[in-house]
Amino acid sequence: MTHSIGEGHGIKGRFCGLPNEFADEKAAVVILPVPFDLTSTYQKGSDLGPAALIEASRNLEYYDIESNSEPYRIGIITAPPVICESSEAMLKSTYEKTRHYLSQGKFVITLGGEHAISQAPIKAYAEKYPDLSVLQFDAHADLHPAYEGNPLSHASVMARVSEIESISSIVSVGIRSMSVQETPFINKSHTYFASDIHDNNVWMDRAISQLKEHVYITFDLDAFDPAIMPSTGTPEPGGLMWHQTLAFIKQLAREKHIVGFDIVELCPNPHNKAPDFLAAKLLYKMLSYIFASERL
Ligand SMILES: [Mn+2]
Repeated sequence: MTHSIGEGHGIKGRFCGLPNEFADEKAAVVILPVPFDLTSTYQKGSDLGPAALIEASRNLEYYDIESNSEPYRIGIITAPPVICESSEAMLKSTYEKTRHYLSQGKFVITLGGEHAISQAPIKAYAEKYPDLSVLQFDAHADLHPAYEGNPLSHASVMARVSEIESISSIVSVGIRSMSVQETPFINKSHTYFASDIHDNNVWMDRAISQLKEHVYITFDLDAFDPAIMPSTGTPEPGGLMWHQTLAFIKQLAREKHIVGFDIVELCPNPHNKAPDFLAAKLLYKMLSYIFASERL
């Protein structure tokens, strides 16, 4: 595919810039951008995250060394973004669109936007998979019953997800910030605090064993260390690093069935494109593990 200086390859506004033959109705994957940022309390701008991730993806190498494959060949549609003014309207529209694509047999990847968006695709996935487990990557517990009076806040998203009765298990990885009000709600045996896991991989088998067969991943980018991912609304020191995170997702993809995921809270900085590219590459690596897992 052609490549001009200063611009990524292919068609602007599409993940990897893919041409129609890899972005038509035969595609296995739908990327659903939800550029929504209403409740952020520190650094605003995650509404610009989906466009920045998609733009950065046009600079990805299509070939994946580890899997010896070109993951884009499964076909990836970049859907029109969900544009809404209120949390209620955004959640309704995102839920309905996810349900629609799931009914077509697509693998749906939702891009935030603030973390509050994630409860919508998770609700749709929980209806499709009665044993659904949720794996949360995050610096924050996000277990506030309500935050600043708002139960639909980004800081309450896992409280809302835990209220979905059919969800069989929630496992949280990378947590290193929470408030005393959240302590009654945290499930410590299913929480892998950054301070306990940063220098070892012994926790991975146990974390994976706590998830059932069908796993949905909600990936708040602030789970990563701000050294490699400074572009988030609420950065926290002492986070996850690249290779360790990918090793865990790779093992999970081998042992369970990852059925969908979201990547949220990219808050792009126009002077540093590296975090946007990291987010795009994370998405592409996750696809390589999920769709090429039998080869790894
Ligand atoms: Mn979060």
